[in-house]
Amino acid sequence: MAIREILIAPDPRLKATCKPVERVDGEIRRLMDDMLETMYVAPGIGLAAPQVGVPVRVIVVDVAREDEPPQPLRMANPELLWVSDEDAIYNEGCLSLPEHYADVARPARCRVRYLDHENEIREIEADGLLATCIQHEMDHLDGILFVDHISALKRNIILRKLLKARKAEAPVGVARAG
Ligand code: GNR
Ligand code: NI
Repeated sequence: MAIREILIAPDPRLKATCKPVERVDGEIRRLMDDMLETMYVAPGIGLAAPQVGVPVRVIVVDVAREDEPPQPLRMANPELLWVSDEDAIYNEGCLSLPEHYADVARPARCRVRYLDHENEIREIEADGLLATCIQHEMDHLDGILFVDHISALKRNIILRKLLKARKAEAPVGVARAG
């Protein structure tokens, strides 16, 4: 397994629509495992392939608390089969929008069909943080970030701050060491 670099917004690769995988083969399995390792180290509770610069429909999720055994989920081509009428609001964060948070309303429960790491079709029903996280990750596959669910004013404040932070870190024309 290997840790991959997580892209920070604004980045056009985070706005792209990702391609379905044809089948979950060794290469996709390796991507899933690299994504899980990258997510645990970050640390985060989910990660989508475009966040590591790979434009395919693959997500990983683990919402287990630190005092619980890990519950990694590896999903390719996830599809929402059903969402509840009732919404839930979570204060969301994103590894591609570091240190920014906002309340986002999404369906409180959902049913998802996906291919697992052995290319088997599976379905799960999710609620609570798992339902929110799966929907947040699936949004990434269509180039949607949590800031796309809040006001344009709040979104632009966050994106401008991230751009400013990047420019402070790596001024144009100045090579970075390492
Ligand atoms: O680590 C993460 N925490 C989180 C909290 C609330 C709602 C969604 C998330 S997902 C996020 C990791 C991430 O950016 N996944 O794409
Ligand atoms: Ni995210």
